[in-house]
Amino acid sequence: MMRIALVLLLVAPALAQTRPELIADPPSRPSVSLDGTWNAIVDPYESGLSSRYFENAKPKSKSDLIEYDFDRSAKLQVPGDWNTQRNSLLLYEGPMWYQRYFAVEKKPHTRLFLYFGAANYLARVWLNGMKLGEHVGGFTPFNFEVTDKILNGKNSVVVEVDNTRRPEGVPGIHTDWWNYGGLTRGVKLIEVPETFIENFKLQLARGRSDQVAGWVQLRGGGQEGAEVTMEIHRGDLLVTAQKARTDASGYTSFEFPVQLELWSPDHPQLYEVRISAAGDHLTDQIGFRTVATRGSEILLNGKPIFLRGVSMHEEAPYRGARAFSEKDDRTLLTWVKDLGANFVRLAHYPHNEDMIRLADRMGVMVWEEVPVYWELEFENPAVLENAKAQLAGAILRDQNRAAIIIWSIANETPINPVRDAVLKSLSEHARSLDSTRLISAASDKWQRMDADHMAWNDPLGEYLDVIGLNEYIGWYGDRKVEDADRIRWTFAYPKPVIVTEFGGGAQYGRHGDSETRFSEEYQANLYQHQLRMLEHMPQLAGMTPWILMDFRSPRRALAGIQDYYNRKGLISDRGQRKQAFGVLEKFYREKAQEARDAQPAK
Ligand code: GCB
Repeated sequence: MMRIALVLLLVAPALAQTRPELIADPPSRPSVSLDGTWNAIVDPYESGLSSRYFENAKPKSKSDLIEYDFDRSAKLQVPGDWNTQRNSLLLYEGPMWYQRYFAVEKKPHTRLFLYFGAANYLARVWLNGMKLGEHVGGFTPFNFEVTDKILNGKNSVVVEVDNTRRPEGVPGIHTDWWNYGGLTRGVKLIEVPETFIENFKLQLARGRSDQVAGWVQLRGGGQEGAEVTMEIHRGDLLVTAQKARTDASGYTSFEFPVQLELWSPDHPQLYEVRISAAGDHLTDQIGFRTVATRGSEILLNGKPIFLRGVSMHEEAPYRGARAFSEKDDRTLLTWVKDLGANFVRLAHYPHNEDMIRLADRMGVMVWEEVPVYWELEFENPAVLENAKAQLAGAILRDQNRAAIIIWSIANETPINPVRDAVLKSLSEHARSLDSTRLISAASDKWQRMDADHMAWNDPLGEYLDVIGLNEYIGWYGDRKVEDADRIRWTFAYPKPVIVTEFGGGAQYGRHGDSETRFSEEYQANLYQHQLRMLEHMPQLAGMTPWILMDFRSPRRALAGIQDYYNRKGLISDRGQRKQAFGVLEKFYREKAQEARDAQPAK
């Protein structure tokens, strides 16, 4: 084994950091899965709270009046949306009470946390009748400590999940996707030692390919002045080992030199990172790469890269439900790769953690987004707080994934001074949590200057590293598909542009000429003209057309064609490829070849 020098690194500055308390790297923790069958009570009139469902009470005598009974209620599978588990729940929006029992054998000197991958939208959690807490936001994980409340033997957990759309919510009342409710991702009981590594970040330092930087947050009695060891391994080889010491709040930051093979879509190299402190140990598989901009280019590991992407929702192929399994994720990302893409826009909210881990392994770069979507109550301070918390939740969960190169803070929000200030603040928040990735947002706020000149001039551009442009020329509005050939774009900011959306609807198997709406021919022709336009778009650094696969949307009512599906997919919800898939694939294969040809011969 290679000899290594253990260097004592910077002791972190005394600055106390406030970060939401989220356990990092749950796959590497001992845990008990609480997935499976839960009892569930539908509560459309919101009587559960006043009737104290959270107590999971049973009549003590035959005269006792208790008007609910979890044990005899209907069942729901977790993880999973409720909408697709029972016909009567397809459009249900409101509270649902989940309950299940689980057995625990308590171990000394350990702490236990209930960990939820996601619950859409509001979750209130009780253990053995005692309230653990609440969480707002349908797509970010959360955990509650249960060490003092858990019983040796049988326990009962009750979760009220409420997916009511709210004007002050993030997202708000209107979206173009299904409002899947429920415990949509896994639930588990995680065990950690008394003092434990709660979260950490370990990535290349901003702009450096020879320097790793990050931080570790310990929690528990011995958190102050603890020695933290970080090791990076490649197979059996120890690449480096470093030490740092925590401050009074259990926090330490560090930076040290490294020589690593860099992660890229062509070479998705992952290293095993081991972190130890105060008797606790974590391992994670981490890739290292830099991402930056230079003028209107995006640079991966210092070299310009064109992002050949596609947008997608977190919807399961073949069964029109919220995706949650590794199988769902693999099918979707395999289709992304089949398209010749190297990039995916995970719209419009953080997708499940396994999806990002798989993207790391498969070599797909990722745009991750928070659901700051369309009209929100931007003037309500709670909206900003909520959006910030969701952004922090996503970053704390995924900050060690090389695949993620962009945090997106919004999609198609209306321009006004209050919204501008909110998004400025969100961009600053994202940068303060993670300075190593690019910040972007998708915006459709462009103006038609004359017949063929479009100008993107959203003031939001000032706060972004990369501009995201959504445009639907040839689908919405009065422009013809063919007009795209003549249209010229200008951008008010000299930054890289990703066309984050374009597209049109087509029903798989529906044929007509290229002017027939919803035919495959119309969509394929639209793609052809769009690609022609994009070829001469200045500042273009990538694209993620809308969208990989048809997805459910309550706004898409056209009978016989949409049937409550947005049909802009390149692939149908049954996995059938439409003609436009081939058009984009050909374009991407050529782009990839151009990029290979441009590389100096080895
Ligand atoms: C958009 C939205 C996206 C919609 C899409 C559409 O601009 O960002 O969420 O689904 O258009 O199909 O209209």
